[in-house]
Amino acid sequence: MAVERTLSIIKPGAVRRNIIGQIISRFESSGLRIAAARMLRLDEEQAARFYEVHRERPFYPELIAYMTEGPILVMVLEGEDAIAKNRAIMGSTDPKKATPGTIRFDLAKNTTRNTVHGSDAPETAATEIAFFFETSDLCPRHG
Ligand code: IDP
Ligand code: MG
Repeated sequence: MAVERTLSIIKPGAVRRNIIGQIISRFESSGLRIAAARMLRLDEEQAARFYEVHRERPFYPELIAYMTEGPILVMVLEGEDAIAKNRAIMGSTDPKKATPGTIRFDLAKNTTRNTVHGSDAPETAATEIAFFFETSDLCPRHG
């Protein structure tokens, strides 16, 4: 299995609820490491660009409203099979369908306010990391 990097976002609701630490603990205990991290607040234009692929979906306006309502933590997570591993730790999009013990089952409010984002494939991971980080922001590979 290859060492990969993936983009993780702790969404505004979770930042507001002050549960960043609990979420990061779950990544750490699964062997993922942080290669870059930054707090920021998305404006409408940035959120629209990031979620462009969902523009025609019925939930899109609610998604953009949620993602712009407060600060987020964007992180690059690194580790063996990091993209799939992060998705497994997150759980299904709808917290009611997520497996117990996943972040979304344990901590998410509903399908929109679902606590975390994670890239879903190598191509999207590369694009999403570049959306938030310069190459010089990424720490050298963890040894
Ligand atoms: P993912 O975050 O699990 O990859 P996506 O299908 O990529 O899920 O959707 C992006 C985000 O849009 C979700 O995390 C969630 O916040 C929101 N979303 C997706 N599907 C729905 C839905 O059916 N109702 C409400 N919000 C949704
Ligand atoms: Mg997605």
